[in-house]
Amino acid sequence: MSTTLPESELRQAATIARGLAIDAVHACNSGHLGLPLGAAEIGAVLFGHALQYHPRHPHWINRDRFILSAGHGSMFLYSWLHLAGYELPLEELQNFRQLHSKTPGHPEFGETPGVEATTGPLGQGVGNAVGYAIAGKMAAARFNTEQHKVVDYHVFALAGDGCLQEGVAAEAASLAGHLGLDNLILIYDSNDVTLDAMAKVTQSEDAAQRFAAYGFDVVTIHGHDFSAIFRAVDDARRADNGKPKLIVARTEIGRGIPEVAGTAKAHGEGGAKFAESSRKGLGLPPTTFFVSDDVREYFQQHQARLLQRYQAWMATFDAWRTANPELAQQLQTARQGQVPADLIDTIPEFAAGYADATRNSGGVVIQHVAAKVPLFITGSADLFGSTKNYIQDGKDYGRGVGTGRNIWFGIREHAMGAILNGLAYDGLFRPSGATFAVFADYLRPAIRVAALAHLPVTYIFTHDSVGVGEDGPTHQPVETCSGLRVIPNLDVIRPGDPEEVAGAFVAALERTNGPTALLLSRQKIATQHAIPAKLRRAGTLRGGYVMLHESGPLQMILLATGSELQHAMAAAEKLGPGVRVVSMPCLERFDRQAREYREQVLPHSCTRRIAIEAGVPDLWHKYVGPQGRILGIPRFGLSAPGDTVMQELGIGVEAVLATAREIS
Ligand SMILES: Cc1ncc(C[n+]2csc(CCOP(=O)(O)OP(=O)(O)O)c2C)c(N)n1
Repeated sequence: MSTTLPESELRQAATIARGLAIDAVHACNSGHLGLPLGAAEIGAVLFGHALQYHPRHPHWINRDRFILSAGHGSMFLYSWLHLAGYELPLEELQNFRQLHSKTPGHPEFGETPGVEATTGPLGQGVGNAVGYAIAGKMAAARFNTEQHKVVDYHVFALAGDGCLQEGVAAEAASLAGHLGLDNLILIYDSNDVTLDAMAKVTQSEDAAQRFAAYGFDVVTIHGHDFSAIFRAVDDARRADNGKPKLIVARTEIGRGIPEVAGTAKAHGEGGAKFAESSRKGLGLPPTTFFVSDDVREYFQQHQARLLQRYQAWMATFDAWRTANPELAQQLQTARQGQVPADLIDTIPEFAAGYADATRNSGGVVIQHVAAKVPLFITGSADLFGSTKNYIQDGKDYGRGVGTGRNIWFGIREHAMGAILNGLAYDGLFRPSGATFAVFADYLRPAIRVAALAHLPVTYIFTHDSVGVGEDGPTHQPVETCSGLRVIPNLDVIRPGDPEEVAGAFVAALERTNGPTALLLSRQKIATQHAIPAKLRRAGTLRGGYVMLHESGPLQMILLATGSELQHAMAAAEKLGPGVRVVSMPCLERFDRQAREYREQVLPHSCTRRIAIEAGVPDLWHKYVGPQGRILGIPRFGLSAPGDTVMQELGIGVEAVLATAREIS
């Protein structure tokens, strides 16, 4: 953009944006006014001048990304998206926070054009921005050529004290500094106020110094000064110096409503009761949701300028496409989120006699998946050696190695979750990340958002039960698998043998509308060689299937997942002809099958059922029914060898046989 700043137009736009926020919050008597008012000048500079975007091409791959990490200030984003010309008509602003509007209480990805991330849980957006920035670096490394630069966008995030106080933002920022993400520009709306009180009640650190220590370039500006904001943004954008940027913008929360400005009362909807007087004070006419002709016209002209930039980029892109048909094809496939339709068939079957821990089978499968899905990437929170998901010929992602496919997240699980979300929002890459299952809770808030925002992230959670053994109860997940299962739209797959592992990875990769958690064992388990590999794979894709058919009239069904499948199979052999074994690696996928299929697998006439899973039992009631039995672990584990712990806690063939006798 030109460096001459249209200050008076931006000033008017800021006033209009303040008015829209006041009116929207007043209309529904809820929401947050403080940020939209306090950061109005920042919004004006970004959307009215500095950002590279085009409202008619919200998925333009080289647009600057803007993430409102402080999602409670959603009216900030909605006002600016509206003024900028996105498909967000004024009626949507009038329907702020109402049923089925495009202006939900907090920004939701996929609901509103121009919203790049679902935010509101504070801190997540900072992690998402780091993910987007990594995606930008990775895309640039893969797709830019000497002749043509098609990816050079910047990632902006607006964060408040709340975001910066959250641990996830600290983890993410620390990693961003380490990775030298100079395409990341974090704007800190530093207004000395949080929700309950003045920020000084809970913070006294020097954020500028903290971020400088992370490796950021930091500048502090007066956040209502248009030219200072623009200069800071412009400098940040130009400095390809291997450092992410933090702009500390000193602002007054709720600016425009004198009764509350600068105090915690400005944070929420409190200022709305002064709507009338503040509108007057701002020089707005009595008409609510007012947008002046001048401001409309300014943004129309701005749109025309942005269109020129978009078209110039398109010309470069077309030339790049012609010169690099293979890269262009790869980009196209990736943008559609497709994986090869025959992915499952490209994974070789495991050899006769193969038996290993499912984490190791995963380590084999992931190599084949990576070979077929070039933009599949993975990472681990300092546990590659244990989680086994390292892409062998994928190189490590890092400074100057944008083509690397293995991200070393360090011991930053929460940031890993938020960063994977950022990569998934961006959409080019198929991100996965790993840690021990017991630490899934460290990234749970990010998993929840991934599920809510329909992001196809794959989690590789190994060491999935008390089978972990000697590390003891701190490291033995008993509730984790079920705890994950209760998150809507998250598929949790606990495969019981290597072919089920192959099915599980494919299930995760074929999914485009939500995340998948794979729970893999630390310990070696049996392979069900007697059952055709194809059946085990296809069955896993259906979530549950008959692994072993009864050879006489059906009398009993054994249900199992993961490492307990081997016990169900061994028990069935001893129990005789009337016993069926149902492998249930993924309850969610099974639940999505047609009723007829579910009835075929679990005929309701057969009420003698036993479920076995080395974890808390309660979710299994739904599948075993009132007369069924569940062999689970309703307590924390024990420090001892894994087999001993399993036996001590009643998980094994003997326990299945004993229970079967009881209900026969
Ligand atoms: C993880 C999380 N915890 C708590 C909240 C509730 N909450 C919303 S805004 C806010 C205060 C945020 O303060 P700040 O970032 O300074 O925002 P400002 O007051 O400047 O609008 C809190 C605690 C939340 N949205 N997310």
